[in-house]
Amino acid sequence: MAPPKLYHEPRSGPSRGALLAARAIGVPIEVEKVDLMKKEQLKESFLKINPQHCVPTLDDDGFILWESRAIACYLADKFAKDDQWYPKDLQRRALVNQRLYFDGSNLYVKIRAICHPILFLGETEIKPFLRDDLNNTLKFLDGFLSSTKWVAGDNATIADTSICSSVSNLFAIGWDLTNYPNIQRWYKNCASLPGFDENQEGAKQFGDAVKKNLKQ
Ligand SMILES: N[C@@H](CCC(=O)N[C@@H](CS)C(=O)NCC(=O)O)C(=O)O
Repeated sequence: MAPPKLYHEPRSGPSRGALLAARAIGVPIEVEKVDLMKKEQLKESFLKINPQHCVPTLDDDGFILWESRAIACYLADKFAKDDQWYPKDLQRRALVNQRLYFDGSNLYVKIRAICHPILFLGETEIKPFLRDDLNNTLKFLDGFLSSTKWVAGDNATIADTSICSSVSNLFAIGWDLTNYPNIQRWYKNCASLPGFDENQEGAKQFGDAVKKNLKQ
C-alpha cells in the first residue's frame, strides 16, 4: 500500500507538528508541499481534498484528515510499533490529550494571535497584552515540565512533537524564554527527536518572515 501523503507547508507550526509526529513514530510518509504564500491551498484540486483549505492535511489511501493533533493521534494509533508516542493506558493517554489540547487551544493560539497580524495584516509591533497572555501560558508549560522530563511524563510522546513545533516558532522569532528554565531544558532534549532538524529549518523560515516585518 502507498505511504500516507501529508500536504505540508514548512513555515506552518501545525504542519510541522504533524510531520514531526510522523518522523518520531517512523511512518514512511510522502510530503507534498502547499505554498501558503502563493495561496496554493485555495487551488480547486486542494479544495476538493480539504474544503477548509488548511495544512496539514493527511491523505491515507483516500481517508482524508486535517487538524495536526488529530493527524498525530491517527498516525500513532495506526503505524507506531509500540505505544510510547500515544499510550494506550487510559490515564497516560488522557494526559497526552490534555497537553495536546493545551497546545491547540491555548499555546499555539496565542502564538498565532501575535504572529498572524505581523505576517499578513501589516502589524509591526507586539501588543503588550498579547505578550503578557503568551508569557502567562508559557508559565503553565514551564510548570508542567518542572517534575517530568517530557511534557506528559518521562518519555517523549506526540504531545512533545506538537508542543515542540509551537515552541520552535518562539525560539525562531527570538522570544525571551529566560524566565522558563524547564522549557529551555526540555527544548534541548527535543533535539533528540527524529525530524527535529527538519522542523528547525521550517521554523527558521517562519521566524525570519516574522522578524522582517517587526519594527526594530
Ligand atoms: N488547528 C489547525 C490549524 C491549521 C492552520 O491554521 N493552518 C494554517 C497554517 S498555520 C493554514 O493552513 N492556513 C491557510 C488557510 O487557512 O487558508 C491544526 O492544528 O492543524
